[in-house]
Amino acid sequence: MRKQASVESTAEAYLELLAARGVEYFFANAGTDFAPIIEAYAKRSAQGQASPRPMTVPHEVVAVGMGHGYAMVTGRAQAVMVHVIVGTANALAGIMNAARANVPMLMTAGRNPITEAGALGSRDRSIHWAQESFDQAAIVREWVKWDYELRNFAQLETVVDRALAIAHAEPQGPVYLTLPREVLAERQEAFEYADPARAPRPGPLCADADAVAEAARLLAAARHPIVITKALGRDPAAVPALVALAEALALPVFDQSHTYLNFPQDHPLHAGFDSAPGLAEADLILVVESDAPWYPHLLAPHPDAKIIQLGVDPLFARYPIRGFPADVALAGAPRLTLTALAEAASRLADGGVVAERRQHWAREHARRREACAARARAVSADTPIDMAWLSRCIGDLVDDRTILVNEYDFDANQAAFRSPGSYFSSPPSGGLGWGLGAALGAKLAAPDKTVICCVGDGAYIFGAPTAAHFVSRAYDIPALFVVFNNRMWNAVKRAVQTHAHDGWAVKTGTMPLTELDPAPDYELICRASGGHAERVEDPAQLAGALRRALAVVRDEKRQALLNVICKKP
Ligand SMILES: Cc1ncc(C[n+]2csc(CCOP(=O)(O)OP(=O)(O)O)c2C)c(N)n1
Repeated sequence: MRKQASVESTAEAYLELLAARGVEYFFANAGTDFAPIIEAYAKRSAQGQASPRPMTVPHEVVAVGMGHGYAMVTGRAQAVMVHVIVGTANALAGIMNAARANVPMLMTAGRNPITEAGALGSRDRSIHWAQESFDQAAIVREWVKWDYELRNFAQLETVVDRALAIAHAEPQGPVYLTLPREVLAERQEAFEYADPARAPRPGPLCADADAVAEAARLLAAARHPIVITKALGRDPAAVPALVALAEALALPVFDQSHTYLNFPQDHPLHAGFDSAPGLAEADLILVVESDAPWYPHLLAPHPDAKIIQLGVDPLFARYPIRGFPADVALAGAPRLTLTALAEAASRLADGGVVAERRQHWAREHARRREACAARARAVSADTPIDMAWLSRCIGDLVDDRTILVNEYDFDANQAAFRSPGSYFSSPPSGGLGWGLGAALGAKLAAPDKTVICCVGDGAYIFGAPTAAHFVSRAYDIPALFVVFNNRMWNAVKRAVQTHAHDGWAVKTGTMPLTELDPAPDYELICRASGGHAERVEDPAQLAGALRRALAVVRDEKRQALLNVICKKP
């Protein structure tokens, strides 16, 4: 069907089209390049025409985090717009995160006016000379699936539809569109477009039947098969498919540096968050959506172990180096491939062997869960607060109506996430500053859920907290932020300990460049934007403080923050 809209400018046609394509939000950090967009928003709002909801996000790291958080919950790309080259630079780590997490995003930026005079939108500010670069998209090109500059009105529909289709095609990821001011400002009268869009949207693929049969044969023949996964839960529908396969063959599932809920943690076949214990005796490893299932420098599987890699792109073709071998590689949508594999393998499996294995891993599961609980109990009265106890107290509050966004320090061993889409952790690229924005985006995407955002004190600072708390208040997006405050960058310290375990830094106990002392009163940053915030030092007060903060978030619909003073490792 063709649709006609009366518009005043290309910018207005762009907003009309985004709304028609189901883009709900426009996370923006504006500059002079936005003038035609702002003008178009004002006109459409005065006339009650639909547009993606505009949000002023006063730091790019939060804007791109919000786009990420929204898409990781809904699967739908939103528009993020930043100011020319400089805004793009500030957003870059977030774009890398979206790329490595395979999260779709319509990343856009203004483009400095091209003409020095003569066109509507020509240069009229001093920055308009210095803010042009030879190739603006080069800043992000390695990290996006596609980039383009909107050169004229006639192409608008093709360009936007192509951008959205490519972002959503697997492997998903961000695309980058630049919007020159003259083009946006051009006067128009009418805009005609197809509704719904007719750009190709390729559906999910299933791996080839012969390859599935070969993988099923290997799986059924193995005595000690294990699964290692990291990001299967990006597609929530894939989680039950893995459960079905694991149950059919009694496969233990190891989450290794997991970024999503991949397998219910209370399932007897959930084998924890470290693949190392399973690796030594495994004779078959099914690697599912995992870029780094083990670290060969530290530990490797037996050379004779068979390896199957399964995922949207088991090659991880965008990684320069990744040498993990595979006897069979199954490319395609994991939910389809896992289902096919479960069907094929369960026909071949030896019932007695499977039953014995099931018992073994169920015992192992119970033992490990109890060991984790005992560890939390043992430190429950420690002051400063131990992160295991803090994680346990948060874990005890998690239910099927909760989403937890974790950027450092929450220990998933101390919780029992069950539902797909309930847990999200830092993208593989680890660009810090993702968590606060991602939590806000997740809450926008799932307004009926309680969002808890756990961050290290380092991650909190990287997340541009003043901007994040501003957005939470300005747009009524309540979330609970918990700062795991150990007054240091422990991840950096740990890296020194692993790198030189008996070196100078360890022996002398000096670790320059890792301390965050004296720590700011983080609770004041949240209070400055009208949030409820407490500093918690006494472990006995933790449960009460969490309850109070959650009541504020749920009942008053206001943000809350707990600055929890934790043990230094
Ligand atoms: C943009 C960016 N800069 C630097 C780093 C390196 N880095 C990784 S972890 C980390 C410290 C995180 O600190 P915090 O959130 O307090 O957690 P902790 O390490 O104390 O557990 C740093 C600086 C990074 N990943 N991303």
